[in-house]
Amino acid sequence: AKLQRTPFEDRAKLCKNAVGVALFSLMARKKTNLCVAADVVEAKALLDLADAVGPQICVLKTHCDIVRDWTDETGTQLRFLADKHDFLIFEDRKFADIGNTVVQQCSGGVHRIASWAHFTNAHALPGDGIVDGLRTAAGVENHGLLLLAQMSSAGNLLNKEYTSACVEMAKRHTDFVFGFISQERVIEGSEGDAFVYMTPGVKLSQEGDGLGQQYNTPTAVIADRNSDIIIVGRGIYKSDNPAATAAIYRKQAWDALA
Ligand code: BMP
Repeated sequence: AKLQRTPFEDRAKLCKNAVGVALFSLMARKKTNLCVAADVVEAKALLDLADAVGPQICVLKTHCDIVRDWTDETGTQLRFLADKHDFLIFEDRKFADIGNTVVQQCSGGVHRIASWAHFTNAHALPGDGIVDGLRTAAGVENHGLLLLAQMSSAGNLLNKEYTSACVEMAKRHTDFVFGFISQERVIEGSEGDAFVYMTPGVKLSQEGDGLGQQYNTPTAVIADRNSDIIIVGRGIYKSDNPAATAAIYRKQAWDALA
């Protein structure tokens, strides 16, 4: 039987974090559940890619620490493009330290992540202090956090018990934590409708990369695993025409919701 999905506009009303509300609303308005992982290593290439795929996406995912010439201006320009094309910026920093350290890592350093990213993510491993630290760094109003509940890579240590503990942590912090990086929807029912599920490891051709990455198709992730958003990196930015390829992934992922 086909899954009965709650429309994104209704899920916006259930979510308690402002960024989560903005994300659900934007997905409903723009009709896209595609996130591009912009894993390119020069600032100009990052901005060009963001401008090219911007019309197709709900979220641009960054790894600012792989960009060799990152400056404050890169963050400013990304925010300009986010406004221009109506998408949110997700810095995939995967924080994993104690609260006091992540405050500095998120707000300071070379990257000043909290000044340009709409949301970021963290491993639950250190305990609730990591969420409290990132909430302090970000300010409650304009930021949000995802927890890594599952990973796509072969042999990862995030087992069922760990995933459940992440879910419980998220439920303790619904003002700030609005979703998960996961391989499937990890909270069923209306309680789960308040959170967003973003899934990496998505490619139309499914052979791995020789370094442990495991791929599924957009349709499998959205229709079979009931996730909300596909995250696609190399499948798009390494293609000959990233804008056109993004449009193909976008259509497959959106059609899989129906
Ligand atoms: P690609 O589609 O090129 O394999 O890229 C996947 C992206 O998602 C990378 O930026 C990677 O860091 C990220 N990612 C992942 O692949 N698996 C996870 O479990 C969590 C991730 O953030």
